[in-house]
Amino acid sequence: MSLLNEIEPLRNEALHALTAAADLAALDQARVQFLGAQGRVTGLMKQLGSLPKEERPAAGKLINQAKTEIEAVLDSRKAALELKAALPKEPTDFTLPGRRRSVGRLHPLTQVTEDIVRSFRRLGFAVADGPEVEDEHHCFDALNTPADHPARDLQDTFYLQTPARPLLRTHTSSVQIRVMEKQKPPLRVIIPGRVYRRDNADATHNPTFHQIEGLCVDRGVTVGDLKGAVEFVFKELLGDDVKLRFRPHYFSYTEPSYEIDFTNSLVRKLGKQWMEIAGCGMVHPQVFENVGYDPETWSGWAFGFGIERLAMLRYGVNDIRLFYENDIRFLGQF
Ligand code: 2NL
Repeated sequence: MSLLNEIEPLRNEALHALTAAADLAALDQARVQFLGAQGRVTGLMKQLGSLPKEERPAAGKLINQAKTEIEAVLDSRKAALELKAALPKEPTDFTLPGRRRSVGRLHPLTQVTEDIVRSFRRLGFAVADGPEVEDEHHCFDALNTPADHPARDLQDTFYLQTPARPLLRTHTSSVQIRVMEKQKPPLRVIIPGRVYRRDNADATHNPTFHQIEGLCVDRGVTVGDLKGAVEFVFKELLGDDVKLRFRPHYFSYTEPSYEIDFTNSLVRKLGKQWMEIAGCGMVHPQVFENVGYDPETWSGWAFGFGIERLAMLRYGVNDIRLFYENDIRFLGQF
């Protein structure tokens, strides 16, 4: 049989083998068989030399056409088999429910803090922060706390056992002192943060808790401004039916000083008339002297309250220690 007559049957055979290949391995076998270096199409090419010279161009052209065709079928068959290999073996049931990812959320204390911060921001307050390891100057002296005040006692305050006698801040007022030392009045800042006191942990106490304190200094600031601002923020936090009561009190850093009680339907449901929620007052002239503000020019109000206490009221939590245990069953509820 002449070479020319072999081309067409070999082409048909090759196309059939490629189309019949059931997987990529079978397809590659067919490729080697026909197009490989020792393959049968290549073999035809090698035989061209045995043809009479004038028949070679036409025969060569025919073999090349067949080869091109075989290569095209190989490529498309390969793409189809690769796609088939990538598909799942089992059919997919699109009616099955999706897998839910559990999404993290903010700690309840962070949520309460962010709400308080948002309210004060609306009144033009900026947020500041400062060190938790403090010195007696910023934590007590500058705040007009007498040298023999019980709050400074080893029983109440954590001191570090180093010569400079640093301590863990017992309130964030120390940061307000730092802000005033650095910044000229007028100013409005709030400081949320962690504070430390030597208490044994029980349902309502923990040696570390969180506080938010605020300070507003300007010319001609009055107790009326203090009441207005505090009322605005607590109405935002606890609802419009909240009522506040300012009871005279004593703090070394404010004069006059007040404790703030509040009441609403929730408090009355707990069988109480009023609940203490915060302390506040007009900044003591001595505190202004201590940071280099002229008390004849500047006046201001300050307040402070515990974040845990507010969070416990808001969410009905009856044990402060739950906030620190990081039990997902508790945290997942907020
Ligand atoms: C509370 C409530 C309070 C302040 C904190 C303050 C800060 C500066 C000057 C004046 Cl720098 N006052 N903070 C004022 C009143 C109350 O905290 O129950 N404290 C024991």
